[in-house]
Amino acid sequence: MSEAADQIFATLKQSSQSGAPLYLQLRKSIEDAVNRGLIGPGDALPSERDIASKADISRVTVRKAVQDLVKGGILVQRHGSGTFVAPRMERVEQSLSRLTSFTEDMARRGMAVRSAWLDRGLYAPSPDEMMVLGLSSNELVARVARLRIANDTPLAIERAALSASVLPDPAGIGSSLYAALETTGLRPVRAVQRISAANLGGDDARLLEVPPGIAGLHIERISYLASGKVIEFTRSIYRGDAYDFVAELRLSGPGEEGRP
Ligand code: 16G
Repeated sequence: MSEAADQIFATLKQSSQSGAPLYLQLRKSIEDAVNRGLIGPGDALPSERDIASKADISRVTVRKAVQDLVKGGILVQRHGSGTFVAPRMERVEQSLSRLTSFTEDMARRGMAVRSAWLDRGLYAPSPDEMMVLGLSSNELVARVARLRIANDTPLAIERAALSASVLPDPAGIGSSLYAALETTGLRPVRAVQRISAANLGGDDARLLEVPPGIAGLHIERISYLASGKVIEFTRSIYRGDAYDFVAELRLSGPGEEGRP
């Protein structure tokens, strides 16, 4: 059995006098071991059976403690490979004054970017898409939905919709939507972004590898060409524990009051 496990059980024995329910004692021991750095981000936790036999408690008790820590985001469970200490999140600070792409934002920070495709194709547009993109019911919408991953950590789910006349082959965009739009001279030059709080539903939480119900950010971006035509309508879910959006505010000059 690993050194880390021995350390967890050492703290468990020390605290076992406290009279608190066993699963709470075990939960605290594991939490302390993580906080003290005895087990670090990405380290595997010993199996439920190993913990139960070493600490002389039932597997049901171990499972309850572990489930609590998974819910709290301290541990993560990966099907088939076990339970691990959750990766420590480096918060990403994102300016709200520049119209950049995810690929550019992460590259600027020296992070390795990749995406997992969730959907790409041409569809009949939804009423929202028709309204925002100015499509009629006999036109098609191109949808590009991706899980955006930086340094192996999933940060956001982005679902972009564009007119099929702008993006006739959504599967052909490569790794960057904005780079693809740039090649056809259709990269947006202006965008309006609406950010609101959202608790992550089960499916989104699973993709983002966070406990369901945890805080996230719902972001809607509508981007425009210089002509004023809407080019992109993207709805995204960002991890609340990973992103800080930062806006610079200025006192408006004389005669500018109330200007957007
Ligand atoms: C950003 C945009 C998203 C855009 C994407 C293009 C936000 C909230 N969203 O993530 O609207 O589609 O960049 O990224 O900022 P790409 O060029 O790397 O595909």
